[in-house]
Amino acid sequence: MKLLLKAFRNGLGVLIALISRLIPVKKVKRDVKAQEAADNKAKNIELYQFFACPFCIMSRRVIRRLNIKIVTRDAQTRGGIYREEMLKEAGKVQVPCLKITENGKVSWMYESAVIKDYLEKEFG
Ligand SMILES: N[C@@H](CCC(=O)N[C@@H](CS)C(=O)NCC(=O)O)C(=O)O
Repeated sequence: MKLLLKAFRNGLGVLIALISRLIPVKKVKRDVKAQEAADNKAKNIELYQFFACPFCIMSRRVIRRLNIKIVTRDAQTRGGIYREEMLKEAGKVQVPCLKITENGKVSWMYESAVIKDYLEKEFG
């Protein structure tokens, strides 16, 4: 029963993720120089996530709206390198989580609302 519920939740999440991809977002517009600067800054950020997690879907929509490219890392696969890294370096597996590398220093940011505020402040 528990397994069935988990499969249902995951299936629903996948469906929501796919529908979310189809729903357009109003993207932030920048001139070429500003876009280049935003793209360079975004290179320092990685999104640790599960594909079908609703909080991750929301974070990915924020990223799309802000018109930046942020690498996504699969933190769901048990034993996977990114899940293990997150557990070891950040302390727990909870997604979405941003890994931010600044001047060689790494910091981790949990909570979709905090991530949204941070990204909007940096790229909005
Ligand atoms: N309040 C958090 C909730 C995040 C959350 O519940 N994430 C779930 C996935 S949907 C999670 O990380 N679960 C850990 C696990 O399944 O190992 C947020 O808004 O980011």
